[in-house]
Amino acid sequence: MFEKPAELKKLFEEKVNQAAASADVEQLRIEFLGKKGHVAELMQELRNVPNELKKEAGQKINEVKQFIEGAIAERIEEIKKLEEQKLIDSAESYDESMPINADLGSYHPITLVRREVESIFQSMGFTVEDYSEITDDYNCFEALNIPKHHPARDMQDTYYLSSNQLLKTHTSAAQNTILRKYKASLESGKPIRAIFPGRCFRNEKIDACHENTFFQMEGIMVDEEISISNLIYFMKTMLSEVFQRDITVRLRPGFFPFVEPGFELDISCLICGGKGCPSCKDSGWLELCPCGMIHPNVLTAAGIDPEKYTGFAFGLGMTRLAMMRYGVKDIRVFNSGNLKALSQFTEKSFTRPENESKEA
Ligand code: FA5
Repeated sequence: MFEKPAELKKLFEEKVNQAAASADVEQLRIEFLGKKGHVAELMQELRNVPNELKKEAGQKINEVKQFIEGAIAERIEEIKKLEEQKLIDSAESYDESMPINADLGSYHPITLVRREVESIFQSMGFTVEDYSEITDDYNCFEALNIPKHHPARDMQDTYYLSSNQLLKTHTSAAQNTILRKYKASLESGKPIRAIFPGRCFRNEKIDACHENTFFQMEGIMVDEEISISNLIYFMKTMLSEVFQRDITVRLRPGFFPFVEPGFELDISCLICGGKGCPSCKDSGWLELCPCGMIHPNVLTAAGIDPEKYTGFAFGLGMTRLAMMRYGVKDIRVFNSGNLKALSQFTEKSFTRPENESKEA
């Protein structure tokens, strides 16, 4: 009896090394640890061992049992890794020179609109800047003349992370960084002209025109003698280029602590033709692009002299622009992951009214 556990261990070691697949190991587990397995058989045999030797014999069996359990777990892990490696090795290698199969995917409509707006502004001398989705309280609020406890923060509740970080609620959060980046070239006579698209996050009550995750595109222009006329010119040019036709817009006063004066630029809802529908909250108008003259405190926070320089800023609601551009009635489609809905948009999918042409 005392030799049997050692013999069993030896037998198991021989077999476990030959087990090449998970199924083989499972077979071993049943053979050795199953109800009618070798270990159970040894336990049965304990009955025949004299009482004074039972304890020692039982311990030996238990040691072997634990050894087998551990070795089985180890072998399963090893086989899993080997099987994964086999899969990786057998995968077809990626050939960058292969022609692209256009049927494999499509651009997201927001990407299409973003690229279009970027190229319009690039053609007017704007640079495209990148900015992180995670920012901090200073950049998102304080540098924008929104001190702690300012009521304007209520409209932009967001997801707060540890160490004073948060998910940015608007692309304006990049203003301070971009202004600082180009301050030196501004002072050497080159105006700041930059756009910075990005994803924004807000604790929002979601409906047909509000998402908790949406895209904006910020734009700023700073130089000596920049005025509201410059702002209106750039806004009009952008909208007529994007829609390739005259769009009814309205400019009304709007309050944002980081601009003075501030405006709300709304466009007549293209889904209902201005009659009122869920996409425009039955108002016939869609808030699209608030804007205004950059507040002197914002320029000062970036080290720019507001006595010498002025500028405008706008925050284009890009997801809403995509709704209008492609006639999408509900904003939730964009984050839905519904490929059937999202793959129907192409660079050509915006159809101009028949009686209008781009050249006209
Ligand atoms: C702002 O975010 C300001 N930072 C814009 C700005 C920039 C003003 C520069 C002045 C100067 P507002 O919260 O209104 O403002 O958002 C701007 C645009 O983003 C809205 O007009 C709308 O088109 C879009 N937007 C805002 N919230 C949402 C939302 N929850 N879902 C979809 N689009 C939204």
